[in-house]
Amino acid sequence: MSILEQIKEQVISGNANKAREYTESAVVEGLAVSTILNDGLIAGMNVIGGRFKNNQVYVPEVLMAARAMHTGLAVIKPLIAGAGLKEKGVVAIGTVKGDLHDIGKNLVIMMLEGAGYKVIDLGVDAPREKFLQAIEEHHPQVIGISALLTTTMTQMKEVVAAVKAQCGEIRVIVGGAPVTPKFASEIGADGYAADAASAVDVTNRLLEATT
Ligand code: B12
Repeated sequence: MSILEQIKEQVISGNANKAREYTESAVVEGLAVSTILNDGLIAGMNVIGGRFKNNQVYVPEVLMAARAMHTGLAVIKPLIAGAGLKEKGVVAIGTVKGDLHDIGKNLVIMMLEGAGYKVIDLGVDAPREKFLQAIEEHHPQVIGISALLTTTMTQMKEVVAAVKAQCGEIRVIVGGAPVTPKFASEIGADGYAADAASAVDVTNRLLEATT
């Protein structure tokens, strides 16, 4: 089994120690960080996602897989973020109120940091007020909003409206599995991305357009 398949398997089986070990080995072997991320860690999480959907595994297995994935992410995070890139801008990002999913948001954070942005993590279950407070404190150019539940994606509209009312110049990007480009434009967001790498592209584009 290749090292990427090993990483994937360890995430699927929720073995955090092994996921870390194999991720470390992959780094030592010189595999690209994006390959380790996409073909190892995320690939494993996608398998668990499918099984969860089909009721083949339940919440405890998913939590264990998420923990194993985070352990692997911790290994590669300094490689993505530690390239000493000049700060491009400030992005504040959180998962909306009522929603505890943060794996995708954390990936977006890692990729943005890797691309040279300072990122303020507003965590999960973040009410509208938390986004507004972050604007006061950190003066971000971009606000990112994540939602993974169809029941919580409606919160995004409220956050977008509140952010725009507080500061019309701030660009808002949204994402999460149930979010679509159509929904994003309907709620007045400036950008949408289907994955973490595209989130960086969209952020770059929005900031280029304002400068
Ligand atoms: C892991 C997981 C959990 C974990 C979360 C652990 C954690 N720390 O995040 C736990 C077990 C806690 C959980 C709980 C629940 N979950 Co859940 N969960 C998942 C699962 C399997 C994977 C999600 C994930 O991490 N995907 C991997 C990441 C990398 O992908 P992603 O989140 O989509 O993020 C990418 C993009 O969307 C984008 N992106 C994400 N955010 C943002 C933000 C911005 C600004 C941008 C630009 C881009 C962007 O970039 C990311 C990176 O590429 C999904 C199934 C699935 N396949 O999506 C269900 C799923 C999301 N969960 C679901 C449900 C129903 C629940 C529960 C209600 C279950 C229950 N009955 O208790 C609870 C709700 C808890 C709550 N209040 O939030 C449903 C949602 C259905 C729906 N349409 O609403 C799903 C789809 C499963 C299913 N098919 O039934 N869950």
